Amino acid sequence: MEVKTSLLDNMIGVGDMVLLEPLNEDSFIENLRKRFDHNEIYTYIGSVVISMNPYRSLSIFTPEKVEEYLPGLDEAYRSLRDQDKDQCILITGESGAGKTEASKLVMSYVAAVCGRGQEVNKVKEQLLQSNPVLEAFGNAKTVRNDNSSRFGKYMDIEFDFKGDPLGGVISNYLLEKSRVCKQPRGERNFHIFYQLLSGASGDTLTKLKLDRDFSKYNYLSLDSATVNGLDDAASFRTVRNAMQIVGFMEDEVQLVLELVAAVLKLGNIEFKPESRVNGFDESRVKDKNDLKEMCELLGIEQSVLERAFSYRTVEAKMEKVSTTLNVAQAYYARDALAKNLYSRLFSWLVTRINESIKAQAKTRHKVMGVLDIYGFEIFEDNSFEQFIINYCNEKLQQIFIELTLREEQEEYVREGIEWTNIEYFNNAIICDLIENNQNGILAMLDEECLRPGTVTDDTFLDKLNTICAEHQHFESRLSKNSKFLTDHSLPHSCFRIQHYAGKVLYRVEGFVDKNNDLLYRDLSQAMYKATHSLMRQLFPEGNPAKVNLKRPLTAGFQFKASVGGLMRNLQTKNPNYIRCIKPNDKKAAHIFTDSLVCHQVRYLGLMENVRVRRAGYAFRQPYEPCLERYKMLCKQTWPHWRGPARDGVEVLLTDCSVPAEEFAYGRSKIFIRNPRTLFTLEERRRACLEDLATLIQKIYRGWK
Ligand code: AOV
Ligand code: MG
Repeated sequence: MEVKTSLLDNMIGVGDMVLLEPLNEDSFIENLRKRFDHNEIYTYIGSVVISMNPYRSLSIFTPEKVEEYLPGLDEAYRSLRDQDKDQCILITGESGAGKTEASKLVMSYVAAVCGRGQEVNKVKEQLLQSNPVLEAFGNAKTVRNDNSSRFGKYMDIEFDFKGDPLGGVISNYLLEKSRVCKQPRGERNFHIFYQLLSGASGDTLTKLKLDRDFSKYNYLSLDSATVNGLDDAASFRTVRNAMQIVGFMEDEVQLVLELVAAVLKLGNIEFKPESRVNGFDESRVKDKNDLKEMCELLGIEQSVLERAFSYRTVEAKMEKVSTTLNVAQAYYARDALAKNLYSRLFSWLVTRINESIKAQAKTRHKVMGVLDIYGFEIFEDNSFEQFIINYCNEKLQQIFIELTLREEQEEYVREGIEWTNIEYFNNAIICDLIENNQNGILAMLDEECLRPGTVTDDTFLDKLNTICAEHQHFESRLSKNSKFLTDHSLPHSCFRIQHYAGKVLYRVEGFVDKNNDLLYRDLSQAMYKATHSLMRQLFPEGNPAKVNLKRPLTAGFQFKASVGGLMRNLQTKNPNYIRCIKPNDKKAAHIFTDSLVCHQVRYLGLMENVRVRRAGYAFRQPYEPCLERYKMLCKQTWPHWRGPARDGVEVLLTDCSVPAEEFAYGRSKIFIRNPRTLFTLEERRRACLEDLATLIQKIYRGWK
């Protein structure tokens, strides 16, 4: 038997890295490669799943088979059902590593294993079909990934006592809205624009005043308008169908598409200068046709919007002053409007989907959270968006480190279990560098954005550099530990951060502006006045009755707060990890680039993970509840154990013939090495309960 396994291991590698002999980086990577070559894309580190992106569809992806290939998921689901513990699945990895595909697999798995019946099936179908809708509006082709998520997504799936899904709640995190107006070379705008133009019927397009030709629209980049392997027209039908299943009414779909069309029209509005006597150039709309059509789509009075592109009202000390916009300012206002229109539409979609998928019954028992965010990314040009995305990834890595490396090891020490400390890199210092309330980069950006006087991206950069040089304690974080890298090779107007996953050079251009996220009040008021029925919800601040002179919160501040909330939420749940790895950067099947995989294995801390895991225990529980739950399995502990719970647990486990090397006694908890041991106990308990029920029934009948 043993010989057979090792022969097989030689060919396709071992399924659980914990069993790998000898264990070193080379053998670890070799093992991943062997498995990848044999289409075995999942490998375990205990219950942590490593998933290699195969870049082609493998026949294993039928939901029924998922269980077989993803036992980690099975474990999470069982714990949720049997152990009464909320679970979360944290999917991490860099851009293109396969997170979104994995998250959909998790959902298919849930759909496959839990109950049937009309109501349950409807819930499942709606949960699954929320994906194509959100992907159409929130994903885009980037140079790293043809279907890159440009927003963060967290979904709670709610279950009843039987373990059947009741519904779900989705939270979305900061959409990369700058993409609406401009896309880097080789990238596209959000999928929905291309899908609509390619897939809608001629009739629909006429109603939306659109032309099928991408090249007619300023906001659509042309150098990569079509993507190999993506059929935009077919996707449009999928999205329409999905919207229907999720519960969108026909007229709601129409409202959504009108907004998409309005964004395209908005992008085509151009401006020209008109000289005035006093020498200032005032902006005027060049060709009014697009303006007119956009206003028709949204039900806006054309003159109101036109005026908002030439003048802006500044409110100061109870006084309203009208100032003129020059051409550059008019373009700025136009783009700000487009970005806000689109990103608010996106948030509205999430809210609307939530209305449909929220659990109807109030018998919620447990939840399983699935987190799929935008992966760590380094582009040629990195701006505020990459900074935010990479910060989010740092936070997730931090959870992994805190829970699987730090907390785990500390608990062994606390519980007095023999332990040899395993070293690892803790990225807490990078998180602090970004989010520290006093002098983290985000706080300084906010401070700069709020400062009176002339604020530019360069004054913000100066501030970072000055603080870095002046403040002693700041310096210890920023310079001595060298996560904020300043050296003479830095190009102009840039700063560089040593992230957990690599060095990234950020260009400060646009930081202040994107953080301020300013929309002139004249524009929000114009939108609020529109007759299109979504506009009031999307632009509540445009309500003229609302006089709010307070500055809106900055984008960075809001993001930090929402990510903080997410992290606190995740920490209340039992985490399960899927660590996605990208085998090559060509988006190609069959290619396994050692150096690239090695880099990811290192920064993900996977070697440290195996080492902690090898020495550690998968499951732990305080003695009392453990005894309470399983005492019926042993004559000596049933119905009551008199004496310390710890001794009771010992008697119980010995009686159940659990091998001694399978557990260790901590000060307050029992530690069990393999989760399978626990499942065996659970199954015996269930059988016991059934016997008991039968017995009670017999007695009851006897009485009658
Ligand atoms: P990501 O979510 O991790 O990147 P995706 O899940 O979108 O990455 O995967 C990128 C592409 O790789 C997909 O579009 C598929 O073509 C392929 N792929 C990934 N996983 C699988 C799989 N299990 N089987 C087959 N093909 C797969 V990003 O959202 O950019 O961070 O931001
Ligand atoms: Mg993704």
